[in-house]
Amino acid sequence: MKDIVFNLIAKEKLRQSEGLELIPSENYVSKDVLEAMGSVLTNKYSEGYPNFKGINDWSEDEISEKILPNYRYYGGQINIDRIERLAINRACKLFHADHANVQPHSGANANEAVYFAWCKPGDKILAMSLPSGGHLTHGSPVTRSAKIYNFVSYGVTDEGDINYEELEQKALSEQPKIILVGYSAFMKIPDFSRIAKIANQIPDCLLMADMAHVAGLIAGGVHPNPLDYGFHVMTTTTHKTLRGPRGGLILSRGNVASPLKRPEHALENIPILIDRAVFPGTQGGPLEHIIAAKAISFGEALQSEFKTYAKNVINNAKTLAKELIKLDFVLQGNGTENHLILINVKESFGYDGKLYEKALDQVGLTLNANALPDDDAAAFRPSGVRLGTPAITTRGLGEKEMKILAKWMRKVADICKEASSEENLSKYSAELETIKKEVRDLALKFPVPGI
Ligand code: DSN
Repeated sequence: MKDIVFNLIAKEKLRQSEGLELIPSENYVSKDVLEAMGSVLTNKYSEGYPNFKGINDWSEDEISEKILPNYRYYGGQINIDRIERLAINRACKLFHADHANVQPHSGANANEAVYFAWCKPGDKILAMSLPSGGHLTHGSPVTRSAKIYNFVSYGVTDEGDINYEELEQKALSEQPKIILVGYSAFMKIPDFSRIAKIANQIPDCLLMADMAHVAGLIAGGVHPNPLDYGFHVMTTTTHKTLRGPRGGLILSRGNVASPLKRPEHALENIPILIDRAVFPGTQGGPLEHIIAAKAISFGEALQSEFKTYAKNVINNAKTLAKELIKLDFVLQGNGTENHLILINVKESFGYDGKLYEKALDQVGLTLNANALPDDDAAAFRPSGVRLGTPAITTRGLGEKEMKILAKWMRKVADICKEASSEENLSKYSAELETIKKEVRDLALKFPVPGI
């Protein structure tokens, strides 16, 4: 008899099919990506790396046929080396990098490895604070990194843009070892060139971009690539707009040489320093089934269809933002330049983001309650919600559907206003059920890939 876990997987497939995923950091992978993740590669230990010196120019056919030199601690790596090498080459091509480390298990691991590669305990790192839209791993006091390194933060302006003056003033006065750009709740395009100019005034300052949210937009050519503006390192997850398996990735510019050689602490050696920081510095055996799935998703992102996808993600987000504003939603930054929208629920309707999240969940629209810059509400009951278009765009929804979506969101907002608490939502179950049926009917017209 099949394990009961499979019943739950089947139910989750149904939930994903019948609802619409609006969490901006989620997406749907292809059947090929799913297949690689469920493959026998999970059986293999492969600590170390495939050798990369001089192999960047080999064609994919050459890589998949040759016996690659490697630095591994276990035998039996002939296929693993080729797969990991394909992933590295494709990632470098996609993001104009000299080097890619495809082994981080997550975005958090990727960030931690970069800090470990470049900083000593107590060194300063300048990053956007979590309440302003930064990420937990960018110095939130509850994280391990914040106990090791000395994080200094910058914030956003009232218009929702980076506070560049504050960033510059803190960079010059604090002389950080890393300036970090990259956000989880931010709707503008960062001015990478302006930030690079600031960092260039500081000796030995590593310019790092955590592009987890927008990596797919960069790959699709609709968002600037920080590596093209003098940034040394870019980290990302692989499962958000990039539409790969759940995991992390580090891209860098600089010397690519043997990971066995202890490199000098210099910015041009950052690729080698990063390899050593990932393994053996912060991780053990890489997840080669996930690395194979990363390789496949990078291959997909190199296709021209992915450019169209990335363009549509932004078009859908802009249309949805416009429609929401027409329906009296107050949006942070008054709209969006990327895939992400932050609604100020408190200012729009007078209640918090958690109530709205819970009510939308009941109709099959999934998003997350999110703090707004300088939100003084409790972390579990923040004043806003965050949503985005990467997943629904993968399913093929377009501008027409964005208008329908905005209307459902307004109807649910009105129900919340009348209910005024989660407990009271049950009094409106008939109204919520009607919207849920409409959501399901539309969702089923746009099948989830891979299911
Ligand atoms: N949890 C991710 C997000 O939703 O933005 C960031 O890691």
